[in-house]
Amino acid sequence: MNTKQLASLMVLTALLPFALLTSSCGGGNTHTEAQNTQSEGGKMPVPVILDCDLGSSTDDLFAMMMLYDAHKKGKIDFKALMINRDGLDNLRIADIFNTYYGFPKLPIGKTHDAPKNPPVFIPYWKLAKPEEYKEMPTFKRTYTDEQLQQLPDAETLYRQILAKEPDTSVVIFSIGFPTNIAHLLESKADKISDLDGVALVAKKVKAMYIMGGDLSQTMPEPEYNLLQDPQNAMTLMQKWPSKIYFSPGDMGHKIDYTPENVIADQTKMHLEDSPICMTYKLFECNTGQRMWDACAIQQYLRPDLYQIHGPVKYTVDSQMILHEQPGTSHYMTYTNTAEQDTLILNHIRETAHGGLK
Ligand SMILES: [Ca+2]
Repeated sequence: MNTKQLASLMVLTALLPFALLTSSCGGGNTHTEAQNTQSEGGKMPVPVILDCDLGSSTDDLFAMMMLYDAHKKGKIDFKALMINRDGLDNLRIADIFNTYYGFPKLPIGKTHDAPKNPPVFIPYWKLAKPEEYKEMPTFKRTYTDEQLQQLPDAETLYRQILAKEPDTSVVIFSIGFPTNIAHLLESKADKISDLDGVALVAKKVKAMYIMGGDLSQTMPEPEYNLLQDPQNAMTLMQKWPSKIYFSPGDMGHKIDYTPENVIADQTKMHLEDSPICMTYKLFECNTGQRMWDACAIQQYLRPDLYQIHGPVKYTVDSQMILHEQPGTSHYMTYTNTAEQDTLILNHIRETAHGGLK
């Protein structure tokens, strides 16, 4: 099955009844959760790093909820949160979420030379401004603004973590702009490691799971994450030396966690005052928001919910459409039944407490 057939299949999923599609895609395969959440040959949880563009779309938040929950259940070792959207406001949000969900000291890496003034869809970075909303609680923070401004650059923090972890052990999730990842790949040998960025990734990283690119040309807009920083997207695609699992825009676009359901779920879990629930109460979230980013995390934690196509190699064009070539390092995850999409949404809803339940 090629890229066009995969794209057609994902569009069809939303249109055809479950029974028509359940056995239509023999080219895919699934594997079990246990294969993913244990390190090589041992029971240590896999070290993971999340690279996201907090401060605009809320799917990043549900991706974080899934990782917080997985860490508390001993499935992963959440090592660091890298922010690839520039600005102090977005670092404050990272601090608020980490503190609220029990990770006050989770290392945070900040970006530089990131996309200038990227579109903001849902301005939940304002959660750090309680003076503007009298119905909003003042969320506790761990760091002062001065301390946040002194956080390490993401590529430095990446290098420090990768240098310490076992070979071929680290899993990286990229659910925002590719800026920090490109900076890591272009980093030089230094006192942290005598390996340059590409060699360090090749030695230490098991795989990257990325929300990026589209399979079809029928999406309402070109895929956002890569389009905001096309030059660094090309660097990532050309230089990344280990496996990449793509979660394309077409995939997450099918998973619609409506604002009404978010508020209902948070209320049912007695999390009415959580930063997520406040986001949905204070800001207009009916923006076409879908669970793109959460799928990129979930395909790692719950591979049983997905099919996998590959290994192949993908290139990306100027409109961020992924094109399949012969290769051995890239994979595409997808679903081929409406029932799978329902199970995916249900799992996102079940982990939306971030491990507080
Ligand atoms: Ca994102």
